[in-house]
Amino acid sequence: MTTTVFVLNGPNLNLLGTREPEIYGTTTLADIADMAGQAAAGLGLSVDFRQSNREGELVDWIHEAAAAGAPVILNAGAYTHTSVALLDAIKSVKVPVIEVHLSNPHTREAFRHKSYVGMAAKGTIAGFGAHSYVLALHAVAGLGGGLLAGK
Ligand code: CA2
Repeated sequence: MTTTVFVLNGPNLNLLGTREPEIYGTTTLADIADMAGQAAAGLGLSVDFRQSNREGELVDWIHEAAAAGAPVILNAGAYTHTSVALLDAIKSVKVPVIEVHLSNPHTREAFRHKSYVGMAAKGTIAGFGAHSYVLALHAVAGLGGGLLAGK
C-alpha cells in the first residue's frame, strides 16, 4: 500500500511566486505541489498537498494525518514562530512531522530564529527553496518501515 504524506502549508504561501521573489523565488505553490507529486511518485509515496491561512485548520489537518497514519511535511509559514497550538498538535501525534522552509529563517530577522514547530518536529529542512520539499520527501522515504512506529 502506498504511504500518503500530508504536505501542509501555512499562511500566505498561496501567494508564492507573486511577491518577494528575492526571498522566496518565482516558483508558485502549484509548481511545488507538482514537484512534490513527481518526487513522491519516484519514491513510492503519494502526497496530499494543502494550504491554509488559518492556524486551527492546520491543527485539524495534523490530527487528520495522525488518524490516517500519514507522515506530515509542514511549512507553517509565520505560524512557525508563534504557534503554541501547532507545537501542542505535533507533540500530540505519533506520526513524524518534518518542518520545511523555502528560506533559511536563521539567516533572517531574529524573530524568525525561534520555531515552535521545530521544538517537536522530527527534523527540519530549510533554505533550499522549493527543493526543500523534495528533500523532506526523501527524509520521509528514509524513515522506511519505522514510519508508523512513532517519532
Ligand atoms: O521560508 C519559508 O518557507 C517560511 O516558512 C515562509 C514564511 C515565513 O514567515 C517563515 O519565516 C519562513 C512566509 C511565507 C509567506 O510567503 C509569501 C509568499 C509570497 C509573498 C509574500 C509572502
